[in-house]
Amino acid sequence: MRCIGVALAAAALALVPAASGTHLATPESALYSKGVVYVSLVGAFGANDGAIAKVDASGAVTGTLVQASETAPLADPKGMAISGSTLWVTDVTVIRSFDLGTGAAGRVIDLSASARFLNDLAVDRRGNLWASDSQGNALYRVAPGGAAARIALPSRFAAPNGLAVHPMTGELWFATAPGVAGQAEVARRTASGKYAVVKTHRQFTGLDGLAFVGKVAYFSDFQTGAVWKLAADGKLTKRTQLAGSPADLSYAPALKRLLVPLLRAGHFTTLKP
Ligand SMILES: [Ca+2]
Ligand SMILES: [Ca+2]
Repeated sequence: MRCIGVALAAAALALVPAASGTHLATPESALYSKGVVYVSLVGAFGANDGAIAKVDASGAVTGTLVQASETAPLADPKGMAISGSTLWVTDVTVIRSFDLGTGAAGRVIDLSASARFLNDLAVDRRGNLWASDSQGNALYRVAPGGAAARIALPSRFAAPNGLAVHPMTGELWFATAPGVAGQAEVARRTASGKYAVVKTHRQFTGLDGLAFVGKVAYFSDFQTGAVWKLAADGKLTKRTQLAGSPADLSYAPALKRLLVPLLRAGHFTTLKP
């Protein structure tokens, strides 16, 4: 049995990139849970053609958890977060929930009165959902009961994108993507609601996904293709350079790999942290 376990583990590690054999329609985010990689597919921007694909640990697309329809809208799903048996997904100006087992649609957190371009999503230790609004330059905090608060960011933190909760401090970290006109940064929001720059660099242009592996942060640059590694002591190294616009990466502890969706390439790849 031990040999089989080792063989399966090796296959899982080697074959996930084989998802490139199947075209995924504009994958923004990939998130692993209990043997399944969930991939949010934007499809065409602005069209009600979004989906959440299911990919197994060997890289094969095994099915579709959610597919947009007239009665079950899902326009441009992006950031995802899992809480219990619920998958939460941002969708332009709303946040939708789906049952991880059945794909059945659940709650809709409607932020359309003020939100413009919801991007990433994270859950903090208290069960609050946090969403970034890249065009509204704000964060949204949604309490477990559904009450939502818009939190405007200081002006230097333009275009918030990737979100992740620090595993030790519980602070919300975020990556910004102002593009060539501004300075992209990784920043954090303290427990008292203050903001601090964690790291900036002249080569940061459009930071997107942000994930922790222990105390080490990894983040992608959608514009340049770089995936950066930021050690706990502040040392920054470029982990790799990818074609196809790496978007909302995440870490799958069971696979010991970062999952990196390549939005413009139509697949995702994996990286050893
Ligand atoms: Ca779409
Ligand atoms: Ca993103």
